[in-house]
Amino acid sequence: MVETITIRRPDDWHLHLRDGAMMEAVLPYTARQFARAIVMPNLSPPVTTAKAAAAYRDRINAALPGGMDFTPLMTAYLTDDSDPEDMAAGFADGIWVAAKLYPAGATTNSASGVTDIRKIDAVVAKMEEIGMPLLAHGEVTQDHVDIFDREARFIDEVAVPLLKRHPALKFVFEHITTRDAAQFVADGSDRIAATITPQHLQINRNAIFKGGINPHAYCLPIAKREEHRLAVRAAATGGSGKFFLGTDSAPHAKSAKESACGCAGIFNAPHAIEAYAEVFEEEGALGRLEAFASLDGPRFYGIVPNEERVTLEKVEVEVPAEIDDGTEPLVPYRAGTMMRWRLASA
Ligand code: OTD
Ligand code: ZN
Ligand code: ZN
Repeated sequence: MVETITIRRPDDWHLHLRDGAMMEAVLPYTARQFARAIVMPNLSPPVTTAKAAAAYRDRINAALPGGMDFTPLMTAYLTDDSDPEDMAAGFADGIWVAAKLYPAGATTNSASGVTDIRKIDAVVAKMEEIGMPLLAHGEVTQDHVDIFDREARFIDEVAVPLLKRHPALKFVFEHITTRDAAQFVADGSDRIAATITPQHLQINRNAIFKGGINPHAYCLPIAKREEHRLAVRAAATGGSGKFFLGTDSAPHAKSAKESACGCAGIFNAPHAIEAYAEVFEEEGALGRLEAFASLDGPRFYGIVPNEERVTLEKVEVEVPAEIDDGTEPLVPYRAGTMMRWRLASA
């Protein structure tokens, strides 16, 4: 008998879908697994207006293959010039469900991001008032701060003062990678939560350098030391309810990754739920996978969980070395390796 686990259909609370041909190529991988996803707004140009977000949502829906059931949840890209009333209007109209803080220069297409958190204080105050979550790329960006310390420094320098000024703000510390961030979120109020990616549960920083430079293990925030990976795993699988699934799947063409200046981002959408299942199994916590993947995110966002169920089977599947769906080739996370779980009928 094949071992199986059946859970409510999961959602992805942090996703980069891109646009145009790339979006068409990657969208089915997410929709195969996830009923809904928080779609990040770091397009070029970024999605800063409700009009742009609605148009992007419509392009996503139009690109969805027939028969697939998937709902994009849109977000606003915060800049120094974001306007509190525009932010609130897009939220009230149901166009976006949250706003994303990219510290300027922190990651891909973040150049128009926020240069100083104080500059958006009026926007954050409005979001606090209306219950609109702030999703943070939690890293400081100064050149003199070591890349491995940028997340921990964000806590003291940005998150703590921000949440002191706005104690009722709903705040998601996105893609946490450190013991420090896991602790900060665990110690915070229940308005503070975090997403966790598959790669930050499965790789430490050695993966980037093993046997040579491995561009497909490079993402931001960068993978950290083993002790941090273990702390993040404990947070994800510990059943606290504050840590939930967000893949941060971030496809870049193979040629853009395997380059003298390789782009940051790991394309993990093809086998994301399977990767999380491996982690929960290894931690003896398969019984908590459903909460992490399908219940805790909806509860935080105040959205009902999905009714539909999906089944994972303990059957090995090989991740392709490369995916070529008519765009430039993409190299998926765990390319060429075996996954120990398989999403049934998918
Ligand atoms: N890549 N990290 C992030 C975004 C991208 O390519 C991207 O859009 C992020 O932190 O959101 C990353 O490595
Ligand atoms: Zn980010
Ligand atoms: Zn991201």
